[in-house]
Amino acid sequence: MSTHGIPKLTISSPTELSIDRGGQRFAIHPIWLRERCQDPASIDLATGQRLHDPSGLDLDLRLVALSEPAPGRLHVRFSDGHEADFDCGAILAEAALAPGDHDCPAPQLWTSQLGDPPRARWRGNPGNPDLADWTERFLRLGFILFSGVPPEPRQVLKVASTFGFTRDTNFGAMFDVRSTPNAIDLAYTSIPLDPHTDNPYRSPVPGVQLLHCLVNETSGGLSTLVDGFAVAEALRMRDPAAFEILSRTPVRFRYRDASTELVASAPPIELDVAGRLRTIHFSPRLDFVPLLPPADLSAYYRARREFDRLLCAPEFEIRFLLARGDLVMFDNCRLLHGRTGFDPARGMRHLQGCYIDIDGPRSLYRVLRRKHTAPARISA
Ligand SMILES: O=C(O)CCC(=O)C(=O)O
Repeated sequence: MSTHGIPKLTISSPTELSIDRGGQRFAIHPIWLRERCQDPASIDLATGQRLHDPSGLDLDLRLVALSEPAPGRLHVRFSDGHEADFDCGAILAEAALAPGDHDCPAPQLWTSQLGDPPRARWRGNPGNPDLADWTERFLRLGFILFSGVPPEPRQVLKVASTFGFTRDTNFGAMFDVRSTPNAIDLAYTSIPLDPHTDNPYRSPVPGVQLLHCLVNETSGGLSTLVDGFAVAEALRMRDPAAFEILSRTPVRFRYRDASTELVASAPPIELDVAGRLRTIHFSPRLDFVPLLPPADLSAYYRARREFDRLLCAPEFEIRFLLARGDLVMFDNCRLLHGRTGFDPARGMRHLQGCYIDIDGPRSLYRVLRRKHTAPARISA
């Protein structure tokens, strides 16, 4: 979401449209505006897609006339002869986005002080208010914990399809998480799992993971979640050198079984163009840093240890029992998950999981929000 406050449009001269944003005023570039023309000569009205190649626009394009024909509307004549009407609200909404913004709620970073994770009651046929509430909670906290999902096989796919399209992998559309002999992944054993992101060896990494509990009658086997963005920001503040190393050292992750071999490289802390956190890639079971000179590796290993120490610290972790009928859906690019160990001889524990892309909940959030956009005005 915006880091610039609420922007304001001003017709600053007969041939200049200005924006006030974050205490800064500057003229809007004529090509930026021309690219956003919404008239039938500029875009296909059915799809909203542009009908011309904006790279061909006159690089010296100017505004030659500006007026406000109705509240919240802007009429512009360009020096290439084109004329168009604009919705000021749409211009302002776009101007409010910082580079790399998703136009979704900003992450609300959390630590163990979040306490008992907030729960939502699952409804099989949710209405728009439920969906809006769930997607907003999910996007802010990076997870949502449902209770009341029928504890029946494949229900996880039904919940997933409410938010997006299932992402099939070599584990199938859905996978069973339970202790099995000859497990093809440590998740399918009963050992404790430290905080990790799933499938860092895939490109792209699955954006969202869902885990649904069918049975949990054993002792132990508690679920853990850590907000990787909160930990990375703590590292950035407490140990900037470690943060810097982890954000620029690509690490190789690998998965191999009889029929699959997946390899992907990414820095443990991936940043976007604005230097904000984009994705955490962290799995102590699977990471292999390339061979670098010893001094660089020593610095990297120190940085990784510090990051790992914070990721495992009680200060950042929430821990809860995923009971029969509970389902947790979390952002696999931001949160790390794990579990405490359990003894399969003392009772069954069976979860079913699947992945979707993060696009799904983000798209749902934006579509539901469309109906509530307020009109905007130009200031004098
Ligand atoms: O058993 C669990 O609670 C988590 C398993 C896991 O880490 C996974 O399926 O990715």
